[in-house]
Amino acid sequence: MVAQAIAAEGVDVVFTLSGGHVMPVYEGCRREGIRVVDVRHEQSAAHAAEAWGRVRRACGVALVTAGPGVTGTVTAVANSLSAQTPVVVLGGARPLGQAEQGALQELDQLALMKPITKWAAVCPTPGQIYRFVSTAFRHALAPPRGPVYLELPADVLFGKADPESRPRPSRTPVRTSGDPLELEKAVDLLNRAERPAVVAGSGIWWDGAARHLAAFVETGVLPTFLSGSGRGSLPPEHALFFQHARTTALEEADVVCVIGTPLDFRLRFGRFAAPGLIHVHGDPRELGRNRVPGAALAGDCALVLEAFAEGVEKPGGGRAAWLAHLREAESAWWDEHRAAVESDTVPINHYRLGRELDRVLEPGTVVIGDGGDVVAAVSRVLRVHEPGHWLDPGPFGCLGVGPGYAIGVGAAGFGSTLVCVMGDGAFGLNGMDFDSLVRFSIPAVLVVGNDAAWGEVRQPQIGFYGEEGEIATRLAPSRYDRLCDVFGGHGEHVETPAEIGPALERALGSGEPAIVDVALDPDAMAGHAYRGF
Ligand SMILES: Cc1ncc(C[n+]2csc(CCOP(=O)(O)OP(=O)(O)O)c2C)c(N)n1
Ligand SMILES: [Mg+2]
Repeated sequence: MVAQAIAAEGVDVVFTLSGGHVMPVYEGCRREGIRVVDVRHEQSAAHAAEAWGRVRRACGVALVTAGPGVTGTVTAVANSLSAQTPVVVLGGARPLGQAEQGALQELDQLALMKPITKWAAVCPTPGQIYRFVSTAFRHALAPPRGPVYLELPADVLFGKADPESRPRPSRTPVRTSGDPLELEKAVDLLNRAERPAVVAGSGIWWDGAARHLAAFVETGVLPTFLSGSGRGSLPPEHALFFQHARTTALEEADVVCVIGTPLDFRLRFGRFAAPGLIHVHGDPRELGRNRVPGAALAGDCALVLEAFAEGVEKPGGGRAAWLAHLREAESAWWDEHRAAVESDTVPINHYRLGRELDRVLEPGTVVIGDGGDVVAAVSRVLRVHEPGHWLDPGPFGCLGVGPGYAIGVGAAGFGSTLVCVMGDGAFGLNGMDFDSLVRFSIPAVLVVGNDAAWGEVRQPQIGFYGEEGEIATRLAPSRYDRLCDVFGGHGEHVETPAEIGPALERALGSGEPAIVDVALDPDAMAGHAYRGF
């Protein structure tokens, strides 16, 4: 019945690590034709379900067993809550009939999951399975999206019920377009702006609003910055797309329009100098957090942007100077970083790795970022060509998402090729799930930027406390590519910049999961300020 209910929601795969408590669900999946992808840690199962949902714009399912199975998902579930991405975690549990008797793997799982989910419940009888599963999906996908937890005790799963009819999804699409008065205010602010800027995030992807965004910014001639899954919503060569001048824009603009992303630490909690602020977000609770906007719209990004495009006027003269000013700020960034981007040093500079990835990867590639400095550097240089093709953990900053995300994206069959840019530290958290990529023939290429350190912490640590203060941030210069000797797949080890391109091409051409271990200069990113808070 669980498998039937999942299938009715349009889900054709579940991510899991086995356990006796949830055994009947596997049998149900076999009968319903639902693919079962089993991983090596429950964290990866929940990350995979999250990523599957992100690229399908749907809600994925992680199925885990009682006790340590459920606790293993906690970090990934918290990551989804923070990123407002939907996921259904189905947790096994000791039979209800054994409650408080000291049963195997017993824990108050509901209390553990409640604070990190939007909704959490125990399905009390077999006869209510359909209703509880569809309720779980309804909560996960209702804006603001987020993770939910449904507990299925063993005696409920092994029990019997007579379903009257096959389950049906119980959701209605709900697209709202925000308060009309706020829309008027927003359009007025935009039409009076002399130096406007747009910052658009993951909401653009979730609401399928890339073309609406393009129409809006082209009509209003609005310079645009993209983040999260919103990256790629404008093609990199678009005249209004900017990647490196965001600080200049936020400080010098007169009106900033933030769409589909919260005013959190990534936007300096809204504490930028631009006096005018328009904020569009699917979650009304985000509007006014940290800063009260001049106009605020809680709604679907596509609908709101459609309305914006209708109301916004082509500016008169004067915008050219503002655009040129921002282009100059972009050029200044390149001038400052050109030496690093083009660096031929050995060990390799992080930015040079970014340049090589940008040169080799085809536009349809999905890129997952999982690491510290290496991801920060690569993401500045790498161009994203299509929306939804960049995945990072989001505001939870969770290292270790990479292998799970790769499994989820691979199982969804999304993108032409799949590359995961990882730190060596990040790789250690869930690197064992390279085995799952091999077992399920998902040809993801894991590019491990190997500085033998937790670099993003080590560098500011040295800055604060000097060389002797470097504590707990060194790693061994391990050869991660050699894991292919154990698990299979295609391994490459790279020590010079000239080797990066050919190694990437061989890895991508192998058609197998691959690990490209790239020895990076541990001191290339020296001197950066701590980015955490
Ligand atoms: C699960 C988790 N643990 C710890 C941190 C804190 N943290 C942020 S960046 C970082 C270092 C990352 O090292 P690595 O993945 O090797 O990337 P590098 O900075 O060296 O390029 C750490 C430990 C975190 N964000 N997530
Ligand atoms: Mg590192």
